[in-house]
Amino acid sequence: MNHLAEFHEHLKRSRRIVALVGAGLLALSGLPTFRGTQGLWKNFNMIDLATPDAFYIDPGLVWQFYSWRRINALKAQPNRGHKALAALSRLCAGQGIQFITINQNVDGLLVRAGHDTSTLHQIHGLLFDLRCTGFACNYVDRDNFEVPLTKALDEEFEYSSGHRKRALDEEGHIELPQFTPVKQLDEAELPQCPVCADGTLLRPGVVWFGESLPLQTIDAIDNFIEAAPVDLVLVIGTSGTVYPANSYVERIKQKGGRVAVFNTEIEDGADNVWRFRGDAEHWLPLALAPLIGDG
Ligand code: BJW
Repeated sequence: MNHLAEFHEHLKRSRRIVALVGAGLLALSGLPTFRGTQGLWKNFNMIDLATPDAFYIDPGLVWQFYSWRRINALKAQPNRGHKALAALSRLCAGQGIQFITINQNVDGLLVRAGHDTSTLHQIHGLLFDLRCTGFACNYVDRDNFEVPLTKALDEEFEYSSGHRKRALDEEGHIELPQFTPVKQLDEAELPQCPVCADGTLLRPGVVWFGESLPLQTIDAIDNFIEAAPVDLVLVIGTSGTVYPANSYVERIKQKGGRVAVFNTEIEDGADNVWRFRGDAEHWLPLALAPLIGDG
């Protein structure tokens, strides 16, 4: 039996399934990944901006970065990979197959693709939630899709319709994003908490390095994984470098679950893993077809 057919047989028998999703699923929606040359924003490395220290040192810079991300996410469309996974979530809900998606992406595209929200765990938060930075304030503004959030953030950020489509330079290297200067912004020009009267800043409702993940979400995932063995984990477009997201696959494997990886870059191995090398948007609809159909 070939690779895909063997995977299909296992998928059809699976009663408990987990999907772990990362930035690679966004690539064909034109949104950048974090690591590698596609992870640059202006002259900054994206992961250097995803920290509380970066916000503390220069909230104006970090807000411009997240404004750019919000604009790009709103312009992007869910791709066939998002739609296939969303269809799987709905099908599982209807057929009593236990299923969760652990989503590291913060763009909201899986919801827009129609994913069942009761089984979607946003472990790194969402771009469209805003939280107060005040120590004693619990203010959260959910699903805020306003653009721009303040007048100062009303910049026409350049929007790339897909990094892979970028031209090659004279030496044959992929051209990096334009290195344009970032504006210096005062705190008074940034989003502020409407509850705290003293101009306390709002921040993006995402989880930065060194911060705790939403505990209810982590508990729900732990409960799912510990309740009974998971038959199958789909590891989609993630470099697996960030804890705790990267720990779930090993935990599932240790309890006998099978692993299927969908990634453009996968190392060979002699283990029991199904490797679907290439665009997740291409492979996911094919791989999930026995359950979700070909449409
Ligand atoms: C394709 C494709 C195509 C491309 N098709 N595939 C030492 C010091 C300090 C901290 C630590 C430490 N050691 C460990 C830690 C913990 C730390 C951590 O893991 N650090 C590592 C870097 C070492 N983790 C944390 O701090 C976390 N908090 C924590 O652990 O608290 C303790 C706690 C745990 C549990 C409960 C309670 C408390 C928080 C981590 C937060 C991560 N935040 C970010 C930013 C989110 C906001 C934002 O989006 O701006 O999350 S960082 C960034 O990385 C983002 C992503 O979700 C995350 C993962 O990246 P992802 O998705 O894997 O993207 P890439 O770019 O890395 O990979 C893309 C992949 O796609 C590649 O493999 C490509 O090949 C592939 N690909 N095109 C298929 N078309």
